[in-house]
Amino acid sequence: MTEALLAQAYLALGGNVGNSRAILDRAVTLLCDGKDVRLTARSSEYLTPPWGFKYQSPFINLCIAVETSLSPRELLDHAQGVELQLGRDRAHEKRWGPRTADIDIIAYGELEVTELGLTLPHPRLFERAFVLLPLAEIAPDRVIAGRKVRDALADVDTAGIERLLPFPGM
Ligand code: A4P
Ligand code: MG
Repeated sequence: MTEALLAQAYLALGGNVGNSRAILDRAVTLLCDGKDVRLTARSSEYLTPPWGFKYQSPFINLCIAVETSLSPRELLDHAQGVELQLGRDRAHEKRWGPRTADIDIIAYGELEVTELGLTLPHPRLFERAFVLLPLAEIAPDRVIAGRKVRDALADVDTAGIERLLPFPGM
């Protein structure tokens, strides 16, 4: 990677089908290949009540910070490739319903993008305690779309969210 071309991005990961902690751990490993995407910070994992569609199992959520030489679109393609590898089946999903691994790009540098299939920063970030809580752990002072992450967190309901202890050895 050429240092000068690196961008900093934040990604949110979630899942509620299968062994979500193991699946998301694998997702981080596959995402951060150390070549085009380098992991710089990783939050704890959180057990979170389902948002959007309530009648489903709780989710595991976490956020990571990366440095990447990929463009936003390449990073999205890479993330969707990892989702597929981990068994995500978009054809049979309901919106905001159960999924093995969902990877959203929350922010990419200071870029603002509104394209078909890619919006940055993520448009629903400020509604989602399951993203803001892990994000505030690794980037409390980061300003996204004009708001500091820790201030945005103070404005959402975090009831029912539980921070999980790391597995031994992680
Ligand atoms: N897309 C556009 N912008 C982005 C971006 N910044 N990052 C497009 C990632 N994808 C982006 O995504 C649909 C399309 O959004 C993608 O094809 C991509 O081109 P999707 O993953 O199928 O998501 P969705 O269901 O349409 O909507 P959304 O708002 O991304 O929802 P989620 O996060 O995927 O919803 N409750 C808890 N507690 N924890 C969760 O993790 N997740 C969901 C799933 C619902 N409830 C949850 C959780
Ligand atoms: Mg998504």
